[in-house]
Amino acid sequence: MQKALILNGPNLNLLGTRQPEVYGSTTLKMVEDLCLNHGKSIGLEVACFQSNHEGALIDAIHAAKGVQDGIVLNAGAYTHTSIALMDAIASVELPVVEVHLSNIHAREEFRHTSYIAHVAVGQICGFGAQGYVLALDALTAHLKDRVSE
Ligand code: CA2
Repeated sequence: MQKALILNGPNLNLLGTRQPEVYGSTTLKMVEDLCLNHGKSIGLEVACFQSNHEGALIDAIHAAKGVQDGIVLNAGAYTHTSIALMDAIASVELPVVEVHLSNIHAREEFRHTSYIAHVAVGQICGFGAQGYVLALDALTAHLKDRVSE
């Protein structure tokens, strides 16, 4: 069975508790359960991790090499700042699908830049919690395409 890591960055532990008009009312636990259940339905083993610390996210990316087949990453605000996260993704050579709850391109200009996008297979944004399900499907399709190439 193929495996995917759902990796969430800073402040996403607060999901569903504040700013529901921007990020929805779904909690992180609900997002993770959604991913675990969707994984089961498509034959993908899903693991989840969240951290508010850049180094811990980098460690999780490094640890995924040889264990996971791909990563669904919402790097939160580190998306717009972290060359270190971008380098970590490039170093492990695992497919990463970037996900955001909000449409970062329709928000403040500083959110339009994503360092993650440089090294991701693709980006899904603006679909709220459902974006994680779409990202798992996209990752699965990408992994299948790679096998048959
Ligand atoms: O839309 C997304 O998923 C973001 O990655 C969320 C980040 C933001 O900095 C990115 O530009 C876009 C912020 C996550 C903060 O999440 C909170 C959730 C509830 C209450 C407060 C913050």
